[in-house]
Amino acid sequence: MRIDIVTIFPEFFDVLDISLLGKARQTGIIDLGVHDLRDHAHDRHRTVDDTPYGGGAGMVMKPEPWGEALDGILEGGPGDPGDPGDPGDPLVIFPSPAGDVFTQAMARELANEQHLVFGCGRYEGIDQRVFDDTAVRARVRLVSIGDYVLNGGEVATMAMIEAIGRLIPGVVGNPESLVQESHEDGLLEYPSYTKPAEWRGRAVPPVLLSGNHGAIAAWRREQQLERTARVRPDLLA
Ligand code: JFT
Repeated sequence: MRIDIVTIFPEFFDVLDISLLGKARQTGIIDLGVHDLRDHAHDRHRTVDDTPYGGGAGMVMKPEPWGEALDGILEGGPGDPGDPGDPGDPLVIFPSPAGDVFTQAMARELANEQHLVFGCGRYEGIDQRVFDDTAVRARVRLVSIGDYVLNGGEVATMAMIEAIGRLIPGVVGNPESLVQESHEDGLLEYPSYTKPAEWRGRAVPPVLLSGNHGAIAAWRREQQLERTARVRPDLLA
């Protein structure tokens, strides 16, 4: 999968080299390009923001640097020019408080894409015409990672890349660990234990030391159901 990121904070994404995705990048499973939006601002101060038309608080990101940055990333790829909708076309994701909420189901869909482009805005947001203009050449989605307020799209992009990247075959070592996990079967995980069998007076539940695989599976299921009903009843509904 090819992933491009446009941001005014390219260093923010340096951490992807040392995270779980570092190995996937080295082996070519994920090909990552991080682009500094300011490289496409050609005035003396490399300005990327301006005051909002109609008034109001804060600043809005100017369209021209976004247009030039996205042109460079989107040109020459499959579907160029001008027929958005083909499966091989890039999907451009703009993190936005006004977007569809990101879920594990969305992560699974996005893990099947060949080319994702993340546009990370800041300030009060990006000039609306950037979304409208990009949608002429590519599929565009506005996506929010949840109902809390961030200062821009970078943290949201990092969360989405981690969730998507680990679903790509070859990124996570043991594919079985993926299906077992929280949210993949609609339940929270059962509690886990390792050595020692007793620690600070706390014993590991004896069933886990019994060697009875049927009893262990039943206990774990019961724990999952009890935990989910207690802390996330919405997942059982
Ligand atoms: C916040 C964001 C997400 C997601 C993109 C851009 C500017 C700051 C802001 C905050 C509140 C209202 C602008 C962003 C997010 C989330 C994403 C931007 N801001 N208006 N906040 N919270 N869950 N994804 Cl561009």
